[in-house]
Amino acid sequence: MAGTLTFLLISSLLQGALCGIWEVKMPPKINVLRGSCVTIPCSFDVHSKFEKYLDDTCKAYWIGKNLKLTATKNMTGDLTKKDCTTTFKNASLLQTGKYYFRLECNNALKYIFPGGVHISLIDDPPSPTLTPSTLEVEEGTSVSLMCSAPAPCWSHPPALTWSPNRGQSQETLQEHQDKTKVKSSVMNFTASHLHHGKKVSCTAVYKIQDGSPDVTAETSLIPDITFPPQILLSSGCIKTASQVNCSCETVGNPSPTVKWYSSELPVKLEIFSETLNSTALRSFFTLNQLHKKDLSTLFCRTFNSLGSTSQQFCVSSQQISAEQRDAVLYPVIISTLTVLLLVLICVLLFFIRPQKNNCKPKGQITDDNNTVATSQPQIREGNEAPNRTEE
Ligand SMILES: *[C@@H]1O[C@H](CO)[C@@H](O)[C@H](O)[C@H]1NC(C)=O
Ligand SMILES: *[C@@H]1O[C@H](CO)[C@@H](O)[C@H](O)[C@H]1NC(C)=O
Ligand SMILES: *[C@@H]1O[C@H](CO)[C@@H](O)[C@H](O)[C@H]1NC(C)=O
Ligand SMILES: *[C@@H]1O[C@H](CO)[C@@H](O)[C@H](O)[C@H]1NC(C)=O
Ligand SMILES: CC(=O)N[C@H]1CO[C@H](CO)[C@@H](O)[C@@H]1O
Repeated sequence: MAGTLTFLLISSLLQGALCGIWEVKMPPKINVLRGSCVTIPCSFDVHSKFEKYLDDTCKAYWIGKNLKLTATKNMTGDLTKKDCTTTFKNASLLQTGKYYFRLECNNALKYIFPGGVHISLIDDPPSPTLTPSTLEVEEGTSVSLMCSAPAPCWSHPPALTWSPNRGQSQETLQEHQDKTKVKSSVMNFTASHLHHGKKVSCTAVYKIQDGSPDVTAETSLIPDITFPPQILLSSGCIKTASQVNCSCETVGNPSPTVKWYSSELPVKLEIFSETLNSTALRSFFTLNQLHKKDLSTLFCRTFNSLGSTSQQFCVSSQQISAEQRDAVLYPVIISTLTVLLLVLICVLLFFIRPQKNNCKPKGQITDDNNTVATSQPQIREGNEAPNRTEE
């Protein structure tokens, strides 16, 4: 009977031990830069029967293959609080391999915890992580890019730099669930078409405590920013006695489509198109014999899925300048006070002004807010003629 009882007691004790009351928590794997420091996050638990043995005499050891490293008091956390976090100022004392934590007190408590950490000594730091790893957004979107790099040496986390720096960035030292640390930098900016195709990179610089030169690692992405088309200032017409060359240069993403509108162009005009780069396009044509009529209603319209814009080109031999028209228009506004005329002027302003502004000799970008609605009425044939007679 007594024998059976003892057996039961022992087996329950053993079961307790096997059921994980003896427990250690540490990350399964840590990469350490040679010559740098490393902190192994670690916490443990002992069987309740052994709690009383946890005292100031306890020491931490790290057992590797053919290696037993003593972690002195200032290298570890408070062992009496079951904190076995250990810092090796010189990771070169370690060799690549698996390390187990051993707790050794000047009493019955001596234990090697199963479940160690694999430490790899590396010469080159890992590339930082970019989140998101690709960037495809519309112009005007608020972008928040995060760059993260492991910080195995808590006292010397890597320095993170953005190139180019597109706005304020904020750095933090974050902790993973397994208690390993990560240095992070978040950069916020508003996506612009100027960022399209321009590499953004994040560099992590690690200082090596043994005096070796710093080591760096970089990660980058190339933003794909979509934006409505714009007509470039380089657009316009060049005219000689016998020829007119008109060219409409436009940028947009997705790549824009260009259309020419005019009542005076020959139906069978051949229009050429040339890709300048991934976002820029040039559409052009040559008119060999100039018609008797001038090209007074020549428009270039460019559009993609995000919008459109158009511009009027002036090819008339005597250009009616905007100033000349203003000189006629404004005295009328000032001197006439009748409601009827004001209404008429409002109507005139509504129809004439957009065209007047668009019609500048050397080709200017229209400011029609890229809306199809405002540009379409100008395109329709014969719109200009009735307005002129009214004027
Ligand atoms: C960056 O943007 C994130 C998310 O939009 C925001 O939580 C954070 O405060 C911003 N940081 C800065 C420095 O503006
Ligand atoms: C680090 O340890 C290595 C190997 O034991 C040794 O050669 C080196 O001098 C140590 N460096 C420092 C800064 O203590
Ligand atoms: C128009 O373009 C043609 C062919 O591209 C060129 O030969 C000609 O010189 C140009 N004319 C003018 C006035 O620029
Ligand atoms: C494409 O060309 C346009 C006009 O020359 C320029 O503004 C733009 O920056 C270029 N884009 C790229 C991605 O090179
Ligand atoms: C990590 C650390 O600070 N270790 C130091 C602990 O204390 C001993 C002796 O006091 C030093 O030699 C270690 O460098």
